[in-house]
Amino acid sequence: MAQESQHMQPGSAPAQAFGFATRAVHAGEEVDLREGATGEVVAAIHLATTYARRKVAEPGRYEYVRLQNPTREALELKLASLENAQYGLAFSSGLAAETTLLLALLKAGDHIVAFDDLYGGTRRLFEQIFANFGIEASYVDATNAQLVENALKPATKMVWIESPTNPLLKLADIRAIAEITRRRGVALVVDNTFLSPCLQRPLDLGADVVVHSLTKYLGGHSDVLGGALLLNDKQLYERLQFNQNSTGAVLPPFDSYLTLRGLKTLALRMEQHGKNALAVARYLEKHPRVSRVLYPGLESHPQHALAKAQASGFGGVLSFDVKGTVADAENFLERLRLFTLAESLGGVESLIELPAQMTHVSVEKAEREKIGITDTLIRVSVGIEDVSDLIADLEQALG
Ligand code: P1T
Repeated sequence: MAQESQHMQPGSAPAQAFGFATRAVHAGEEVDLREGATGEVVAAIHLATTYARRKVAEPGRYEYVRLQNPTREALELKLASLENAQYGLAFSSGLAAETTLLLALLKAGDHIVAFDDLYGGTRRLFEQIFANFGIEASYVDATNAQLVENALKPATKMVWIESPTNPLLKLADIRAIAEITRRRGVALVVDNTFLSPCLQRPLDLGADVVVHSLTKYLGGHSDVLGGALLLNDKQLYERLQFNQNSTGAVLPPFDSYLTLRGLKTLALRMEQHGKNALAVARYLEKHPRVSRVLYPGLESHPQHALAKAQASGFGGVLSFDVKGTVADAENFLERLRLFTLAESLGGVESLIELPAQMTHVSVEKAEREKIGITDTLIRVSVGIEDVSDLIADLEQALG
């Protein structure tokens, strides 16, 4: 492991030598059997907000919870290990992580090139918050790396992509874009929320910073709001740490614990999400009421080969269009019994939503139409239930 762990057992093998599922269970929580240590097998929840010092000029290892917290540190070590990163920071939400990163890397006059399909809240952050501070974003179809390069301006400091994107499941060739950004001296940020480090590790493909909404697969149980940044650049890490402490968006200890707990089953969950999503996608593709299905695991997905080349699985999210009107789509959603009509994704339970009226309502209609988010597009986060039950529910609601 790159960072020294508080919980590292003396003489134990470096955690990075272990496989992904092993690190998901143990990294950041190695049992400490040293004299005086408890030997506990699970990271403790440390709730103290402040720490005593013996002398004014001699703070201890911990000072104040916004700056350091042992439970959050255990999570940051686990996350860094899973993304093959040197450094990790955990935030109070995905958007808090994004905000802290943008504030650290950009100033007035700077420019961002972003994928035209992104989580609606990320676009809103660029358009309705950072635009007010003189930071401009332009949007390109990053399925074509050349379009990303063409959009770079002298003021461009950052390229921001999701792959697969939310909600259209488009892919960016991360290696190809990283080659461009490295050559042009621009930071490449990859939001890896949809696949999680279990299936895709953007830093290994050349990205500079990975962003996560921990609220999704990493927490995994729809009971934690959190975010993370993972990276290898020490200077940037120190700046982010300073900015996080100065602006305050840290992940609380209890939420850090819940995320640590969720992460232990990440490999198992992603396997089941992927199997179920592929079966649901194949079912929908054959249904006469469905006009298109977007899922990178389908042979019909235009970037299926890229999906196989840069990730080890396709994830649990898919989107599809039902034939007919918006009212038909709404009726279908409201007839479902097992799928829950709700925003968010990545939890063990199946969720379903209408992006145009829910997660992407903040993206203007003209822009939604331009990129392909139709009013009848339905996004599904396929859970880990019995897939026969999921398909039966879709069947009865499609009618
Ligand atoms: O909700 P929060 O933890 O702040 O994360 C924001 C975020 C960032 N990146 C991606 C790819 C996301 O999907 C999200 C949040 N998305 C939803 C709530 C949603 O239903 O799509």
